[in-house]
Amino acid sequence: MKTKKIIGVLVALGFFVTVLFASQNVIALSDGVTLSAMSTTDTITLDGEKNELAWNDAEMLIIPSIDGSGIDVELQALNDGTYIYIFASWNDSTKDDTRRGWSFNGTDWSNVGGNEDRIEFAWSLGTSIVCGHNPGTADPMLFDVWHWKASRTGISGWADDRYWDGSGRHSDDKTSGGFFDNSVVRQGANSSAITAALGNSTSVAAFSNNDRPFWDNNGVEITWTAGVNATPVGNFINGYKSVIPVGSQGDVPAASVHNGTAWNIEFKRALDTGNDDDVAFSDSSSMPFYVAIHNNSGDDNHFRAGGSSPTTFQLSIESATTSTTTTTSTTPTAPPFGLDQTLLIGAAVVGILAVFIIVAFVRRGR
Ligand SMILES: [Ca+2]
Ligand SMILES: [Ca+2]
Ligand SMILES: [Ca+2]
Ligand SMILES: [Ca+2]
Repeated sequence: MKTKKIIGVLVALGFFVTVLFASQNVIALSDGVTLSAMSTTDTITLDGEKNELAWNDAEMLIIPSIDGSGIDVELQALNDGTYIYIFASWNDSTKDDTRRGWSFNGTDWSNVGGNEDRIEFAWSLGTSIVCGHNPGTADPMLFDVWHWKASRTGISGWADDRYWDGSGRHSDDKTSGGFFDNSVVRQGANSSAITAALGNSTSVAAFSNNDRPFWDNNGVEITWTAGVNATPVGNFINGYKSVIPVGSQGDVPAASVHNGTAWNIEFKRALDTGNDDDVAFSDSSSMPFYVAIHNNSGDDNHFRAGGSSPTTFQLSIESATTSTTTTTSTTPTAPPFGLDQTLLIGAAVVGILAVFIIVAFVRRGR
């Protein structure tokens, strides 16, 4: 009988502990339309990880794809009164971030070709927005666009900040930085530089196996002699030199992690950049937007995440004065299982229940 009682107590405790941990980090879902940028005082570290406790309190908007791929995009947002932070996550089993990179097999250089994974946000600069809008048409709609590209911008921690209008797609203003084709054919400023890199070849196609990288992965120009590099430059060189732009094009730093099954990306931008090629997010405002993701592909072959009804999602910025957050931690990282107030309250409840159960069993056993 005694063993049965002990087993009973353990089973009861196990049940409550299971319920406790199952209830941890359960993130509330939004209404399916609204992405609420909850007000927070937490310090958000841009690292592609949701270690900040505030993310546990931010509602999640799940946007289903409209192409039948079944790939959903999960979005959460926060604001600290100065910046907006957006966390995007979607399943993608292939990490494609080596677009047009250069591979050395110990003897020869070759170009790996390929494309790259991407995600883009389009924020309405006008009064209306339609998913699938085609920039460059007579349609006068204006969009502020954040275009994260795993190879061209992701490897150096930023999203390409752009705008679309009736005349097409444009990069925001900048004074320096950006991404540049890492190709001797494209960057060779004079024929002697090209000859040194490519030997006697006179008509080499950019990014072909006979072309060569212009910069190493530190952005330093490589010295070539008849196609052979004078100093070691590693066995893989990125297909692009990527430097976060100075100016409006560089307003959106973004940190990414590919965990083997999904991309996780943390974006940051000033609520108001002061630039006329960007939307300004303000307290208690609502901003129409849509999202698209691309799996190792470009404009003509990508998933559009944004269910057919509705086609427009709304970003809502929560004012600090209406904040309902209960997270008070300023610790940038959370311990395993999220040791926050919920856990402490839950542990206290379990403890009290456990005492009652044990007392009840002991009394019955007498
Ligand atoms: Ca983070
Ligand atoms: Ca991929
Ligand atoms: Ca912009
Ligand atoms: Ca900008």
